[in-house]
Amino acid sequence: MLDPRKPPLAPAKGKPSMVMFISLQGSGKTTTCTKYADQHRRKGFRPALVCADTFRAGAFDQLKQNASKAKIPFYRSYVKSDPVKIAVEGVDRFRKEKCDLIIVGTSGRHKQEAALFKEMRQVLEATKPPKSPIAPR
Ligand SMILES: Nc1nc2c(ncn2[C@@H]2O[C@H](COP(=O)(O)OP(=O)(O)O)[C@@H](O)[C@H]2O)c(=O)[nH]1
Ligand SMILES: [Mg+2]
Repeated sequence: MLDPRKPPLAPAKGKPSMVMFISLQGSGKTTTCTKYADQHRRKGFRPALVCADTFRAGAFDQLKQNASKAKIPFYRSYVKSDPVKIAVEGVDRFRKEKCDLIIVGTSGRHKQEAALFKEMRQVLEATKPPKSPIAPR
């Protein structure tokens, strides 16, 4: 998405797309998720945010505040603590609501821990993103 050497990736309006944000803690995932969603909302997309960060206390409150301000629907289970289950529930809900850009924010860590990558893979596999959701422009 940000690599200038590659053709820019763009979701298509009305077609289901899913974007998962992955990075180390404090690198700007939650902030960028909302900016990305807001940018697309202004272009006429129906974006939605799923908070699959169960690691950092306050992660959901932060997302909730940003998303509410930007008027973007968001999801996070208050009862579940498994990020994979939360991601699946959120993605399912927004698919049913015909959102065309579902953005999943994941947990960051302080360094590249193997557990983080395992969790990312599990979230990705469990949410079954569409095969070619986002095509080069
Ligand atoms: N100056 C600046 N600060 C940012 C930017 N994106 C995020 N931040 C700040 O960096 C900190 C961490 O961002 P956050 O989105 O919570 O990162 P996350 O831990 O990866 O979700 C917060 O204090 C943000 O306000 C940016 O583009 N510019
Ligand atoms: Mg975050």
